[in-house]
Amino acid sequence: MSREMSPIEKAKFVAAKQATEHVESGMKVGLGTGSTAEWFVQCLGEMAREEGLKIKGVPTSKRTGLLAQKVGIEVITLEEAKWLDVTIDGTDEYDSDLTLIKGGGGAHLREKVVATASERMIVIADASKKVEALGAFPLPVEVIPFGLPVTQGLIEETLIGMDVLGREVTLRMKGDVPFVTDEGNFILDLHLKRIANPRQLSLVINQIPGVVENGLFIDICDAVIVGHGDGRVTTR
Ligand code: ABF
Repeated sequence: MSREMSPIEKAKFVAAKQATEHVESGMKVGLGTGSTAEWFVQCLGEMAREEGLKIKGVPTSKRTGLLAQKVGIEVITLEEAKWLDVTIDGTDEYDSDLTLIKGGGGAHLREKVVATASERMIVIADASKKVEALGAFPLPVEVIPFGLPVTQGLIEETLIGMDVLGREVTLRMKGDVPFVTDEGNFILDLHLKRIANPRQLSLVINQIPGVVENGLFIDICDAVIVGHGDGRVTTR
């Protein structure tokens, strides 16, 4: 990790490194998804090799699971863990209430389940993720493939009555095919620009048949560790 890092990479790294302060041997730890969370997993691997850290990790995606195994962290299932001491994960946006938009990496369903099954959930992020109001980042919504056009239409109809600035809904693609989540579902991205009432929106969206889970994390995050390009770290 000694190579010259760009300011954004350094910000992610220092936040991830600081988060390891919350981890000790014997813990069951939720391992997040995304580039910042991957730095955290790398740091844990280094601690396992150099300090004998012994934790059990529950990954929030297949990708994170493979990385954890590669760096020498014991990986268990959430079923085996039952409850976690702490989950460390990234985010796409966070506001002053520590409400999050997650799912840019397509993993928000498992991330939300793992975070909710944890004593504490700590987000690691570069400073660009802080927003005054959520919504500039498109809100990911995981939906089942069955009846996708109907589900999309119901979401679009529901948005008409919601206090948001944008209402475009797009199917997330990977190249020229739909992106498929670890659960075999699709993702619709809601380009809302500004969400006035995240709590209400989350409840309404999740009631729509065919919707599995949305990327709003409300009353889940306990703290945000913010990394800065000059190497500083602040905690919210
Ligand atoms: C993951 O972290 C996703 O929910 C979110 O999209 C991503 C943020 O990615 P990065 O850390 O690469 O900015 O938890």
